[in-house]
Amino acid sequence: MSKFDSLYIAAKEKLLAAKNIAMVTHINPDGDCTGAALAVRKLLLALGKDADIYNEQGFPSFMEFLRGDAVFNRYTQEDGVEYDLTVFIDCGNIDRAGKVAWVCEKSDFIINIDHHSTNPMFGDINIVDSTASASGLLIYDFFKACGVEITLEVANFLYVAIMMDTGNFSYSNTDKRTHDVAGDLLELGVDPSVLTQKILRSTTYNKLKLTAMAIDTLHMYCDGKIAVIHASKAMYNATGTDSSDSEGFVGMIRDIKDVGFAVFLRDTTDGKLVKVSIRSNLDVDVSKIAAEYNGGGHYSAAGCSIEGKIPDVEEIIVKRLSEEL
Ligand SMILES: [Mn+2]
Repeated sequence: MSKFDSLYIAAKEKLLAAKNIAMVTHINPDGDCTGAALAVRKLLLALGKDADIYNEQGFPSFMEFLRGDAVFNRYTQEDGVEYDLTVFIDCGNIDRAGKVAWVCEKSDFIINIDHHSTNPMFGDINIVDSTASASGLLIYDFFKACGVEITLEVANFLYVAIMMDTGNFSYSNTDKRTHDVAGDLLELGVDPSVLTQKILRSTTYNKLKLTAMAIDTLHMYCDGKIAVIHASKAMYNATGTDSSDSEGFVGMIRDIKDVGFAVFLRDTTDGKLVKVSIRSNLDVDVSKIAAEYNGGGHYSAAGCSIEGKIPDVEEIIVKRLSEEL
């Protein structure tokens, strides 16, 4: 039983009554939003429904082995497309959908399933639980509330969702509920060593080159309490990589001894817009700081985008974080 059971049932009724359903996941798709969306698609199929799934970047390559026949559309708006229901998954706000946020305007009803504390409850049904370590946990509850069997395939989707949002069960959001659900998924046949190997212990030569270049940009501020690295468009180009290859970079510098705040800056626009990822080892709610720049996230992990060039954005964010030390 989940405290959201009545909302899950209401969501299920709406889905059953809907003709055209869309599903949206966030920009720079991670394991959580993608695994959760793959699972919800299977839930819909079990209910005799289907959905058009949208993501600005399409399906993330690191999860290709789990994709099956799911299609993630990158389309910008098409004429005549209307949905009577859209399910937003793992999106702390509508803008997190990026270029596919238009789906929202073409939709009569929104179901918002998320676990970000800064979520403004933009849906008609809001299943937002900031105590959940991953959206994948909420989808697990969704299956249970609907009485739909969790197959091994779905269990793998949900395990990856949870594994990726908890840093392989190591971040401070990892709690009993996380392990309880993971335990159930193992009982269904999930093999953690295989999933860890395929997702976390796999890299490419190009990504390693990008990693080396990014580490080379490390700047330490405030007596080593703030660590910053970046990746520029030139660096992505030189190594034949894209921004998905720098997922998790901020974690490398978060692990430096005595670091309170770790910041990763990425610019794929050549000097127009910098995406800022912040991780905190301190008792400071960085989602609130990110929200000051129209971003959001979680207590210890948040992000935002700031217009400008990397050195300018670096100065802005370091100055702001230094006020919290
Ligand atoms: Mn998430």
